[in-house]
Amino acid sequence: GCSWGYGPKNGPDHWHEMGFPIAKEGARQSPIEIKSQEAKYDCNLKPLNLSYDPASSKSISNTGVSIQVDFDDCSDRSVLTGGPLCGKYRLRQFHFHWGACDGHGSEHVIDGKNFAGELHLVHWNAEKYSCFGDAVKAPDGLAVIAVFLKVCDSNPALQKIVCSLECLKSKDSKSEFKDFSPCSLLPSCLQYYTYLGSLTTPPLCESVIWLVLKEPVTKQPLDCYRIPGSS
Ligand code: BO1
Ligand code: ZN
Repeated sequence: GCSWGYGPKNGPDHWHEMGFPIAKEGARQSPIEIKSQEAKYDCNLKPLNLSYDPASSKSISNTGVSIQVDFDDCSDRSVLTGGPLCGKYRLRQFHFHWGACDGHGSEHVIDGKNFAGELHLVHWNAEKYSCFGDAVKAPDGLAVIAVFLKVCDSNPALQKIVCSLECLKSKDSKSEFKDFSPCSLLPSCLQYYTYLGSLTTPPLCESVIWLVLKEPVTKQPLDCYRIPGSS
């Protein structure tokens, strides 16, 4: 059958008529454009505190719309606290969004600027809810860190993911992905914008506390390689 996607007939403008009316009727739908001038400094917001155990990464898969790395979230092995959050949020997965060319691909936009891609680190409130499925239905269930990706220098951490893409060419393919530290994908500065929003893809649940990092990280263009020794 015809399911949601990013094409002209099943893309975001059609999701509301494909079983997800919240796309149009929702009160806190994501993504959004962040207008930096309208954001207000809030002295109640704490720094983000990430405590990630690299040994909790499990696998990498092609979901059909993204490349995703899943983590063991049966206990508090990799957790996010701080920012606007109450309690601990457990890391469940991270995945990427990108476009067909470098000029677009990010979901969030800052002051009219679109980036080449966006990394999402998805966490759920394990102090209040007993599983991801319960958390995704709650207004304070999820916390997602968004990191903008821009094309320029090399990025060794991303390279490890790029190398595994070779085995992930078809939807639902999956391979082992152990001992990966998601911290290696983050910028040095963790300043962020925060707002209450939703999943950016169906089911579009309005359960996400968004933490959009101001500083982007870099990704290598896929079509530029230098032969070693050729200078
Ligand atoms: S996002 O971070 O807002 N782009 C986003 C969008 C959709 C999901 C997660 C994050 N979907 C959910 C699925 C669940 C699945 C879960 C964790 O991701 O609805 O079925 O268990 O992978
Ligand atoms: Zn996402």
